[in-house]
Amino acid sequence: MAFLKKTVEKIAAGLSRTRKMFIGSLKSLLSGRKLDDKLLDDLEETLIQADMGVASAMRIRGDLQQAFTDKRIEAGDQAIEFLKDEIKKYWPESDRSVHFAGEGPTVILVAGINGCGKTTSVAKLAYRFKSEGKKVCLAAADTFRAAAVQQLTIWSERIGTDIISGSGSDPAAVVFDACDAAVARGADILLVDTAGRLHTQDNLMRELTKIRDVVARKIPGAPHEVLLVLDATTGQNAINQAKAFAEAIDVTGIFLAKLDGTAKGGIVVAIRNEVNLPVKFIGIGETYEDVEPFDPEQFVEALFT
Ligand SMILES: Nc1nc2c(ncn2[C@@H]2O[C@H](COP(=O)(O)OP(=O)(O)OP(=O)(O)O)[C@@H](O)[C@H]2O)c(=O)[nH]1
Ligand SMILES: [Mg+2]
Repeated sequence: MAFLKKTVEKIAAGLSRTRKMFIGSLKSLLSGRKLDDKLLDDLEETLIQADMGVASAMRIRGDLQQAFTDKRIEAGDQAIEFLKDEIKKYWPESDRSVHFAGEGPTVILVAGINGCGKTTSVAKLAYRFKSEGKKVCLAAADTFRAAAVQQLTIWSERIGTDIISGSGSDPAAVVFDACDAAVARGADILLVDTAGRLHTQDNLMRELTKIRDVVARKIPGAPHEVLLVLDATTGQNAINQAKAFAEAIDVTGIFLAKLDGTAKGGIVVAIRNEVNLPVKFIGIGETYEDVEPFDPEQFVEALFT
């Protein structure tokens, strides 16, 4: 329980911007007011501003209106508790756990647009898995910039993991070697960092498909996870990115980075309602410790704390 409380506090700190903007305006909006159409309009607007998306905002508005009609709630002040319960219900028992290989290394491919937080997120996952006693290998498959390999190398040194990087410019070749190395060294986890690419750049998206195929040929059942990193500060565009990446590489889950950097944490709700992919991890800071598995209960508690 103490652990849970600490986690909520940590997430709450990461969500402080969202909370200030979202809960702050909700409270001033709702307190002392009658739940009428005007208030519901204002509420819907606030939810949209927090990046929950139009569809989610309308759904919540409808649910609130129904609760009011049914006399389950009467005044604005009761709406926050209602919202909390309602939003928690958005994530039933969907699968948010990491799929590990039965035998041999678990390969986790990490992709996303430029600067979304991929390399930092790879470091965070590496640290997390290492803390669980797993042997972790990193593959520096961002061959686009020399600095990218250097950046990942620095993380590997800080965390204390192996890293495989190539000399050429072909990311598929690096991944090919990294798979061999991971098997030879008896690694439990191989985390593949890739170059940033726009979801609209067809040739680069095909390159990603190729990387995925190389992994699949080298290690049966791999990649076990394909994580798309989304930058929480990019707002609704994240939804378009998720759709395009999902099509190219069968994304299995989302790593939502930079939740601490946005006042619009409602994007988590928009992703839930508009993209059929589980958010598996959230990034809430720039160090390798600033990562948590996404837990809706904790998330909503932290949002409304
Ligand atoms: N506040 C905050 N910053 C983050 C988080 N994750 C990453 N960043 C920052 O975002 C910036 C970009 O992070 P990178 O990990 O280099 O992003 P990338 O996707 O690998 O970038 P490219 O390889 O250039 O496409 C860095 O300044 C990171 O410190 C996060 O969860 N919170
Ligand atoms: Mg990078």
